[in-house]
Amino acid sequence: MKKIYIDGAFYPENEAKISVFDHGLLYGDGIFEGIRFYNGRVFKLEEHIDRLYDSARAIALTIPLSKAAMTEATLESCRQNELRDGYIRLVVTRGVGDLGLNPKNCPRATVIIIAASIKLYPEELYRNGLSVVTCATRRMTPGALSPAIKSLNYLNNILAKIEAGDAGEGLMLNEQGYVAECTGDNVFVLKNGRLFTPTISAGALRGITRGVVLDIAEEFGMPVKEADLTRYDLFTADECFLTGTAAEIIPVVNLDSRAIGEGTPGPLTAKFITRFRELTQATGASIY
Ligand code: PXG
Repeated sequence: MKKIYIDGAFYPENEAKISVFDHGLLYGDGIFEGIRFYNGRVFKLEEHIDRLYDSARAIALTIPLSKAAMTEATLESCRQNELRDGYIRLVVTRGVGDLGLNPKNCPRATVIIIAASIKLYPEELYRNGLSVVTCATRRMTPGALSPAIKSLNYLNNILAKIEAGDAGEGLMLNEQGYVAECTGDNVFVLKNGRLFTPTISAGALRGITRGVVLDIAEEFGMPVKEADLTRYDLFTADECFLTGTAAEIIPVVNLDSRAIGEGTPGPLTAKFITRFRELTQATGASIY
């Protein structure tokens, strides 16, 4: 049975419960992180913790733990569950309040840490590549809710995911029609040996895996450009792939019924995947 951290204590999963008056549930008022650990090490833990605290600042939420204490609680969650490989979900909600949306009525944020596992796509899609369809649901605009905040408001992405259905992953555009990201992954294209990805201001989350891929490109000496991309840039790409903590790096071979490149995972994508796997196996904060 899993052991779940809630506000400083560990509970068996069937006893890990929060109040129905928690504003995370009532209003989606809160933030989260998805983190992976490999081979007894938490990959990019500091970056995830930093992004969590940035999300908190952006929604004026006080996390009742220091970054050091949150880091330790995260590592302890892995230990309590005796895991060496898996997935961690950190959730911080506005906490228990009343039936009114005013956050001032929530005296203390609720902190939840789940250490478990995640599998987003079947293994064959990593070998054969994923098909992507463009969703009619646009990525929300920064003026409404910044897509850079990893908030508990994922309806925008979930509605896009519903549209994508069984076809594969859903590509989301911003209000101007530029590519933002997929429903839970950042997008990259390779063209003539250069790597392109949408800018953060186009409506993409500042993905931790995105950052790792940009670092790998630098290591490879590959030119990189964060740019305004349209579907045309994906249709005409040599190669395309998605990145995310849960998805890792997954090749995309089709967009809206057009084959991308040769219609099979490309050689440069394979190089990124190989290097990414090396880094995930050999770096990160030690759990034990
Ligand atoms: N865009 C969005 C909207 C995301 O939610 C990413 C990009 C990739 O970011 P990272 O930092 O993970 O490289 C995400 C992250 C899930 C799940 O349950 C989704 C994410 C992370 C973990 C689990 O589908 N999305």
